Amino acid sequence: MNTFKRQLFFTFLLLTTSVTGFALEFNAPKGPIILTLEGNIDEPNQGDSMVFDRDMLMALPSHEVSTDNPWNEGVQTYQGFNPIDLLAAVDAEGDMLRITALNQYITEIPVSDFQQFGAIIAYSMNQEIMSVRTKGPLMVVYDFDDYPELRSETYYGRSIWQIQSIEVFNSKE
Ligand SMILES: Nc1nc2c(c(=O)[nH]1)N[C@H]1C(S)=C(S)[C@@H](COP(=O)(O)O)O[C@H]1N2
Ligand SMILES: [Mo]
Repeated sequence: MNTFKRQLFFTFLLLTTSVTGFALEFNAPKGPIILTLEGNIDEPNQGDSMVFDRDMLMALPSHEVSTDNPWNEGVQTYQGFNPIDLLAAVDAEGDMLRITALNQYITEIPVSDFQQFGAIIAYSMNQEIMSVRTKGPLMVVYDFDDYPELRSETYYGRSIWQIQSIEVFNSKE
């Protein structure tokens, strides 16, 4: 298999194993809704979508990324979740995320970025909840220090902050 095929295969493997191996029961949101997930979702909790408050997202396995980036001076430590876990938890399928911000900025990110580069969707920086004022409530954070080759327009453009919604879809459909 060439690298690309192998990557696809492992993405597939990861998605399928996590769907069966990781079952997280989500309750209805109790706090303010900070994220709407749209797309091919098995058990939506609001119309065709799945809505989340912060506690629901913080219940997912949490990951840390410590890096310098163009938005905050010096190395900061971000805490957040891996959207692959989120998709698995709600049985959502797809290899692409179309993410929309509060200012209606939109970017599309291959799901594979979140396993290849250890990227996360952060809700905290240095253990403090990110407010809208500090680019929260959610922001895509790449590990630019561990993967300096990501320091390009492509990945800066994917570093979307003030995330409001995510649509999961299949690029091959
Ligand atoms: N919410 C939001 N995130 C965003 C953007 C935006 O307009 N809104 N622009 C993107 C693009 S195209 C790039 S290159 C970088 C730019 O960051 P800067 O405006 O701090 O230079 O942020 C990305 N994330
Ligand atoms: Mo950009």
